[in-house]
Amino acid sequence: VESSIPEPQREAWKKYSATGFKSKDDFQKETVRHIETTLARSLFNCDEKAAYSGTALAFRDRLIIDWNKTQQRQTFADQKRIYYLSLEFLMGRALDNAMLNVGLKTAAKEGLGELGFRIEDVIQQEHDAALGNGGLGRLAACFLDSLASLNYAAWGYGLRYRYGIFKQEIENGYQVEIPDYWLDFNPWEFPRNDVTIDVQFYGWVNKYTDDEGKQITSWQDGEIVTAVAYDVPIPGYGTATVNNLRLWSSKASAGEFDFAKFNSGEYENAVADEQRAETISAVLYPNDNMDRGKELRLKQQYFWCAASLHDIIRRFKKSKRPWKDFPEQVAIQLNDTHPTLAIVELQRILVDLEGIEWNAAWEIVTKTFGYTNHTVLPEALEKWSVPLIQHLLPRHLQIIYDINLYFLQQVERRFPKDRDMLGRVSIIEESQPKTVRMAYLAIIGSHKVNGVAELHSDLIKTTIFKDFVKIYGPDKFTNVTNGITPRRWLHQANPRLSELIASKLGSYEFLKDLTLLNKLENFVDDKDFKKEWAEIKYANKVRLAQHILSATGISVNPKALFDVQVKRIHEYKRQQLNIFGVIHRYLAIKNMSAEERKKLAPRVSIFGGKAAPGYWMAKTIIHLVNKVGDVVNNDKDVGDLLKVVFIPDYNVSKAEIIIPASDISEHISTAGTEASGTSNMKFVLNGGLVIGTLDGANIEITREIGEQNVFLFGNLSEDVEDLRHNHFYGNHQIDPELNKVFDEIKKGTFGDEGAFSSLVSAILDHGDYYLVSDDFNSYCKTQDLIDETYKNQDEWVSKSITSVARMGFFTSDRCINEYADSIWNIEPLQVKEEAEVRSRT
Ligand code: 7GP
Repeated sequence: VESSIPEPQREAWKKYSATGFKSKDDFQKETVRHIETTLARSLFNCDEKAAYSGTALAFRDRLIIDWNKTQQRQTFADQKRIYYLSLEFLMGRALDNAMLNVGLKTAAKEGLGELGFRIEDVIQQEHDAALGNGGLGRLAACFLDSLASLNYAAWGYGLRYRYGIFKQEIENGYQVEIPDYWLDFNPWEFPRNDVTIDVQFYGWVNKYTDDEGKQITSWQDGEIVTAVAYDVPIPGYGTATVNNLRLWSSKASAGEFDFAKFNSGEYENAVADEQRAETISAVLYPNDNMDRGKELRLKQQYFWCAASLHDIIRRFKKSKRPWKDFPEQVAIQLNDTHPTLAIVELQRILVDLEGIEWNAAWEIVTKTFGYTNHTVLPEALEKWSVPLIQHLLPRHLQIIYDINLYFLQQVERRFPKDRDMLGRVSIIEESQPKTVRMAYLAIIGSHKVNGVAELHSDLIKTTIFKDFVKIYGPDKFTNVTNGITPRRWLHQANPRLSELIASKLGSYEFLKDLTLLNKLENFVDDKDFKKEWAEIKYANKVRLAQHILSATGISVNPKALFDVQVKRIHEYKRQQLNIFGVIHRYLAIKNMSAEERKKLAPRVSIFGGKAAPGYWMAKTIIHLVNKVGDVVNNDKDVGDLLKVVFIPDYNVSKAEIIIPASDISEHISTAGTEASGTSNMKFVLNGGLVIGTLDGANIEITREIGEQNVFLFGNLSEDVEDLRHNHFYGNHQIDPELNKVFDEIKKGTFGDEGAFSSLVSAILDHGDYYLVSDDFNSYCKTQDLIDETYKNQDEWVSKSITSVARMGFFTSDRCINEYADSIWNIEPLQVKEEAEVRSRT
């Protein structure tokens, strides 16, 4: 690797190389310098926001120094890199994470204290980076943390949306969406105005024979939009590795921007072109587990795939290796089907631009890609209309047809008697209009396909991708059960618990090897330990109660049992089952004698989550939760026995307050619908117990922590099909207790019954697709069991400790190592600086 500075001058350079602060004093010096110079503020006008900005800039300097070294080290090592392509990275806040990962939070805390600020208040000034919807986006963020912490040479590639997921407000019980403009001050990104890539759209395909008799295929004309790189440093925990997340922003290309128009008085048109280009990266689509097929979304996908691939190829070409080595240098993981066009784009580059023969090119492509599926819900499987692709990406459509042709020929040879097979597995669905099935294209173009929990990986093999298992054999399909980073979800969110654990285990090493938690089982009978464990939970509940009061005006008793369901609102996740259960409980309390009431554990039912703006049923669920809260919370007769809270604007930083404060969390999807779930892991890791169905990762959590520590209920995945069938063709019996709940809604107890009729009739009249009635009785009985169990606090705390002790498997470090082993075939890089041990607080 060449250096731009000649040898004799390098000494002078090195003498002044930035080192970043390592002590409290240096931290203060750097922070004050940034506040006074970078921000042009002074002692007299430094508010908490400015203190945050100065602190963030000081830490950013630290990260960027290690970032530079990491990039250099990885270039020298010249090993295989992993590229994680995801349309969503739900990062949350960066400052606290940066302080903990470089091991300088204590220095910052003391330093800020001496400067007149409380670190907690400073941290809270940061705007969440909310470039994601839910599980899929947050998983990508946990993966980046693990990749860096484990010293893998890894890059994330995504879009730099100007607007992240909308902010949610609640007005009269209804969700209202507010745009999330988050870039006014973002110290965590570096614009790379010199790293740009021109991306083409529309146009036409020209096939001709050149002067030497060669067949040329050229995609011509159309419109060019420029991708500009913005780099976000990703620090690993307790290591010098700082990886890169590269986000693309769209702007009008310099060549494209029509200066003639501009000068000839058509100023407005010229500006309109510019704005159209910028629209591509303007907004994150707010749908979770739902495909909408909008043209702008397809443009986003291609824009991001094309820019990322060209960037990756540019880096590969620097090594001057032959193309056949590409898969030994590059592994690309597709986070669901959103980046599937990268498969087509790589084949196009190899065949049309690099002149490689089709089959040789296709071998390179399939060795490079891996595809992760995150859902079996039919409404979430991407299908793009053929005419739309034809219009936007004419050459890509031809290539898709060719890929399909060769694939179907192969299938026909293997299964000559199965005529229906060809129609079933074709990438093209013969609908009106025809559509491209992106998941099929992703399977055909990848060497491995994985689901995200055992049940889910089995389901994709036996249902939606069954034919492909026949075609390719079972080895192409694998499972990698999801995981979460214990750095953010234990150490950062629950510092007192992390500290208590460290005091028992002797160090914070468990944050790097989570299986070490199993040593906690030695302390399940330690009285003092248990007392402290319970006190920490209580303190976390007090903190959440304060948040609830300030966000909603509702005052809740931290001594009550906190029952939490926070996640995107979706019928399959069954928040409706939860709120119907709450109404059932309310009616039961109203009928209780004073004696019975005394025996009941007071409960706070806490909900949070966003509904996609166009998802009416989800919005109705939010409305019902709020209306039930209005009635229950103001019923003097009920008092503290039951409170119902909807926390507005659930996001990553709220999750960090909510999750450590739960006694019970709800993971109650219809069996077979939740691919994995990851918040279930976060709740258990923070000492909460769960009520759940045998779905997604709940199954593996149960296996690890023991059935006696989980409150399971409901029908099994294998029974769902028959039950649905019976709803339509048998006689559909509604659970009598659920009927009473519906009667209460119909009476108008919670306001205008018409507002909730769609929710009720989905169950009564439209086949109860999500089996709410089938599972209602079992759900309510299990809730009663929870009441009983909670009365014995000593036993409860034992369950809590035992569960945490057995959660080692669910770290995203284990998960990333599995990907590296079984899909990417890549090893971590050795990092010497790791020897430089840091005080990790
Ligand atoms: C989610 C799944 O619903 C969730 O169960 C899983 O834990 C998570 O991915 C991470 O694997 N899926 C999505 O968020 C999603 O939108 C459709 O999937 C593409």
